[in-house]
Amino acid sequence: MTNTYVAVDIGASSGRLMLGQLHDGKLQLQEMHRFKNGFVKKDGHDRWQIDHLIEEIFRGLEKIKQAGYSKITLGIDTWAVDYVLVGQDGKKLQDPISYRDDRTSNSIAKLTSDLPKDYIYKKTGIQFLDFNTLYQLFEEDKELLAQTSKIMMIPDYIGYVLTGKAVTEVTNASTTQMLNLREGLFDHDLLKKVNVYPDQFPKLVDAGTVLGNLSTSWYQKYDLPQTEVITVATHDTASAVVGTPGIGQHWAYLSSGTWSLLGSELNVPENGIEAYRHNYTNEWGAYGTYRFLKNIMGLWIIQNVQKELPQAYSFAELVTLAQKEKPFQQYIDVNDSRFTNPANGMIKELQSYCQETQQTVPQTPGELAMAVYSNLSLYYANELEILGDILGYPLDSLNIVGGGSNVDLMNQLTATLAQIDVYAGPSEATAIGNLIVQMITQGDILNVYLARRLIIDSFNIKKFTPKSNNYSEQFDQYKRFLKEVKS
Ligand code: LRH
Repeated sequence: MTNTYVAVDIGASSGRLMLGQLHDGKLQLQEMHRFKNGFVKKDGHDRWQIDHLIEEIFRGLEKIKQAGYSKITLGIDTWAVDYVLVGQDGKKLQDPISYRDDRTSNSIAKLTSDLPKDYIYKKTGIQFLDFNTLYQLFEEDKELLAQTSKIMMIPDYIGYVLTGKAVTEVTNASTTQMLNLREGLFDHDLLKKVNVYPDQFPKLVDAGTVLGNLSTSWYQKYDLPQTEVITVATHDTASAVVGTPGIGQHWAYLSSGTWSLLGSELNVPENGIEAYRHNYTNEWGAYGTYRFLKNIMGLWIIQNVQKELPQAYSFAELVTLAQKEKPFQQYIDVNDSRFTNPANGMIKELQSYCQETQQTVPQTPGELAMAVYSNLSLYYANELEILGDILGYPLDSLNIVGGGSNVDLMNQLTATLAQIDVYAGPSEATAIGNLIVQMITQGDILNVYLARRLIIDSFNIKKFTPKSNNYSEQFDQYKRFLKEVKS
């Protein structure tokens, strides 16, 4: 009998329970449950509704039981950097604050006024994003922090609620910007800086560690399959990289969801001066790898445009409308922090940006969508060049995974702009990576290399080859534009 694996994969805008099994040398997936996620304003901050997310996990598990699966293993991955403060009584002290809350908008400058940035980068190899856990803890309510028995990252907290066992899994912990690259442990200087004691974090574990069985009390409340929880690569991006087919010799990846994470898998971290200058990160990957990557604003922009449009359009409809427009009618630095959580909405922010930079202002849904898609593609192509420059060798393919891999328009534009082969899919790479780490832990797959072969055999991966470069002029203009606005 084949084993049954379930991935709980929760991103900033949605969550899902995906069931995976090996059949005839292929990985078969079934989506068992899907739900929305998002933050809400409560007590002055944008907060995640963590109890609701856990409730949805149980709802999904009940569906799985009803579908006839009585015994499963389960892995949990979510977005990074956010955490739950847990008190002496083992209960959360408050709903976790979202990384998009504006409490940290000035924190990098404050914290680094007496702790130099390059010193922090040398220690951690992690990019400077104002929402890193380091800065969130710096801004944390000091009284709450003093009452905190344990600080748990979001997926670790969910695992703890499910099993009663608390750990800190390293792929996600690395995004705190508080792990010391050389020592492989939390850095005491950095912890001290934010008034946190090392033992406030549960013990560090690697991806692929068994956490434990679901607490018996949950079986009294819900009709659940017999469940063992495995700590997978709990950072969704780390799972996505495991779930990337890795086609090409020097392949790059783009995990394209709410965020676009573009980078390369390394065996040794790259935290030299060029990586620092370009704010590249060395997040820890599964099995001793490093995710050398750049955060790009991603589909968040189009997700917000879609929400704000007076008429309801699906993403597929927006792509169809975009395709009727010409690309590159305006250049936008999609990574400008003004697009992180714009107070007056995304459409207004995009339009003001174009007005301020004296460019064509996108108005219709199609124009707005094309402005976003073509500028994301420009940004990706530019970063691929930078990535190759830092690493010292050109990348020869880009593997795009996640929901964004379904957008053929962007896949083709990126292939042509970067003059590189693009392989698109699978769109469920994160859940797949989550399942793969479980399967390796249980001995059903030997290693990640073979897992990637399995992905190529099991899923439809589309290839986009570069068209003759009729966009090279626009690409050059864009690069000049970026230099100007960033200076
Ligand atoms: C993507 C992601 C990304 C982080 C951000 C907070 O979901 O985990 O890797 O930088 O969310």
